[in-house]
Amino acid sequence: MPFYPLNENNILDYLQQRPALKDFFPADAPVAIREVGDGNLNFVYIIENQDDPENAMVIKQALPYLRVLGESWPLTQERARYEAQALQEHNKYAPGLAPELYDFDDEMSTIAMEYLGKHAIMRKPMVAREKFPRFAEHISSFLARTLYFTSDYYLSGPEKKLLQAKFVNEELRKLQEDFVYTNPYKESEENNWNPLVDDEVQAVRADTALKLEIAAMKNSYMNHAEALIHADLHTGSIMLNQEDTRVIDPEFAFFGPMGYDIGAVLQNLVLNYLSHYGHTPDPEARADYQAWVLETIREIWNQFAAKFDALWAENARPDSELMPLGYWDYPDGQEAFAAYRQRTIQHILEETAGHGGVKFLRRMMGVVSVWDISSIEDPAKRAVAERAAIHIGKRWLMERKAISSIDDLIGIVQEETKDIVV
Ligand code: ADP
Ligand code: SR1
Ligand code: MG
Repeated sequence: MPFYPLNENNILDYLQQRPALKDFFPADAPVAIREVGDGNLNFVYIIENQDDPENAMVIKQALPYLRVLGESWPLTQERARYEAQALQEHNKYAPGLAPELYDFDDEMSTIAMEYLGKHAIMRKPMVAREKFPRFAEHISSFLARTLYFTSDYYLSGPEKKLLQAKFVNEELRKLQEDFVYTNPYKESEENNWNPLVDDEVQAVRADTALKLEIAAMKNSYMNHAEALIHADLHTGSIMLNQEDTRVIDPEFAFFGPMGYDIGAVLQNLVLNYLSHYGHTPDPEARADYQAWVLETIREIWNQFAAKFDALWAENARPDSELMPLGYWDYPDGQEAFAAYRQRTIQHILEETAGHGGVKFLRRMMGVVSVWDISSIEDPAKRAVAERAAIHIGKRWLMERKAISSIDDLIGIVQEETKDIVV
């Protein structure tokens, strides 16, 4: 079937063309359709049987341009295939932590998936100060499992390389190479920042030591093909409620550094922490929520590190490429294997700080901010959060090699916010 854009009027006819979807709704069901895409790239339709709220699905379609920048910014539709492939891998290695994939149509660039009608995009309730006691447990499992099982620490060399070959994703990688690691720090037409932090933006662009480290992190992003990463794991790609957490929207997925995903989660939580200087005037309510955010960051990292270490110790195989079990088969081998795991996890923490640090900067001076911050209407209050985000981002990046635990990263957030009065 040749490609055409879906809309509310033609989508039911489209479902009838797809063997996997045509019987999803009873023939006479009163079906409601709404487009809800609020992301930067694609169109998302919810299709619901009004007689049965459990009988619903989501259809996501990639059009040949970038939604947030319009038709003048072309983008190939291959991204739908990468998203479908990544959803398959996530469901395989982290079942219950991603939406179920019902169908993928390459010609139409559409994905049909489970409707998460009882979940919310995480940014929204976090701005309303809702706490999620099970989030750290869930997201640390998602990270540990998807990253470990797609790495050379589990797979054989040929298995990893064959999987990697399915995730070239050259176009969306190029977007992040530009929008995260390059354009925000030089003149580029799409850059956008609050004029009240212009001094900070100009200082970043003229800071040689910082620019050398941003270049180093770009090299890591491009060349450290450690595991299948989600590659856009901000809190707009997480849907959750009090009991359940799902990671959506993995269209940027490719083989990159593990620290990019972990850094994205932690850095987005810190941006939410900072946003409460604008959203929450009551100092007690603000401090209470901010304390929960920092504790969640600590738990995510500590649980990730423990789970990753345990998965590795329990699942390493005779043909795992880094390293085959036989490599550790000598009298001190088990201690050496444990030391290698700890050394690797320490390096992941360093890269978490480095990539997370750059991602603070890109959100403050690049193409798009995050809703937590951009929804602070008063530019002066927004600047308080933005200035702190730039300071924290610089320090996570510049001090990453001296960081020995997650407490050091949290300490930087506390130091950079201790004198804020609003
Ligand atoms: P984009 O690729 O454009 O960033 P997203 O995958 O982030 O698109 O989806 C955009 C929005 O659509 C989300 O913010 C969410 O509100 C909604 N959405 C996406 N997937 C689902 C789903 N499986 N169930 C319910 N809503 C969803
Ligand atoms: C214009 S696309 C901007 C950003 O949206 C996605 O969420 C990626 O992070 C990308 O950089
Ligand atoms: Mg999105």
